[in-house]
Amino acid sequence: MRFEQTFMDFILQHQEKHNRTYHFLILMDALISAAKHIQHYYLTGALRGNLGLAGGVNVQGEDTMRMDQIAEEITIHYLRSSGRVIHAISEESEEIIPMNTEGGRYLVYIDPVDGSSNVPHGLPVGFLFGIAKRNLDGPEDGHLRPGKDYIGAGMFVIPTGTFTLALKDSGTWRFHMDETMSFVKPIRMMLPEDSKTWEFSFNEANRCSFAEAVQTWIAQKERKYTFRYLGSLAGDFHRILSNGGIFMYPAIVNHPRPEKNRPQGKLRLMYEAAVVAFMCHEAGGDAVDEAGIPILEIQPKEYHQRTALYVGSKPLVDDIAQILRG
Ligand code: AFP
Repeated sequence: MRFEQTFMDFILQHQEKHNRTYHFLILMDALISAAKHIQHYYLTGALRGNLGLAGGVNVQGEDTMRMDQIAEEITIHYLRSSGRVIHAISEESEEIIPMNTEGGRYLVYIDPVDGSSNVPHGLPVGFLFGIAKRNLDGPEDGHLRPGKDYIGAGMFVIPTGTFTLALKDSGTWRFHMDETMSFVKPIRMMLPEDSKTWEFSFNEANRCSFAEAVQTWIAQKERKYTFRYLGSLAGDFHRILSNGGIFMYPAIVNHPRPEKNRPQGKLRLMYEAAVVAFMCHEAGGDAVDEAGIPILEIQPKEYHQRTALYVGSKPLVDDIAQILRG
């Protein structure tokens, strides 16, 4: 028989090697329990009627889905009972969610079901998370941390049983769920340098609404690459991490109905863009916004701040960044 290294064994070795505490393990255990629990509801969702609308509107002004509510409740439960989290910021809650405000150690930024257009079909969605650490040297300073200050970030692609985690200065690792529902077999992810497998990923329906310079750049490059788009950041980014290329959600600035423009971008900085940017950076890639500024450098001003996103293989991101910087 063949037994693979488990995630818990991997992370324990990592903590010991770097002389770190066990607190992070407890936090990771909470996140993994939440992801497994969400996956269970997702897999049985069509039969139980959990893949539809919940009848409300979330902080982003979007229709809330039943799965959003279930996943939020599950995640908050596990994070709170870990005792390790000071506050969480979640896509589903307008306000910061206080947890163990005195004794907690981590700030956690989450989107428990990202890619909701896939939910009615039971197709892949992401559970995205970023983790920052409490300011141990003085008073806590507001919880709005730029991605470069995250200590880890990751995503579960639900219900595929894949989990990717990046640890600060220690790489990006992918795990797969085994028959006991444990995540096992750490595989170090590095974006392939050979452009043969690179992909382009963006919502083609928006193309004419991008800035002219972005449209021109796409037109010059696209023939060289395969085009793939699922509409769920975790799923699309999962492919980019394996195959290389670029995922883009540019600013919408030329929409025929100007009220539909999104000059600030669509994706949320703290629990979408910075999470994939962090994973990409640890895998040798890069990520920038519409001004060509590295996503990891952006200091958020509010919890649900949006941004444009260009993330993937360094040569492509560098190239578009130069154009965006003008
Ligand atoms: P939803 O959760 O509202 O579907 O948003 C998902 C998402 O933030 C991200 O996961 C996708 O990459 C992107 O939006 C898809 O957006 P479009 O449907 O506009 O292509």
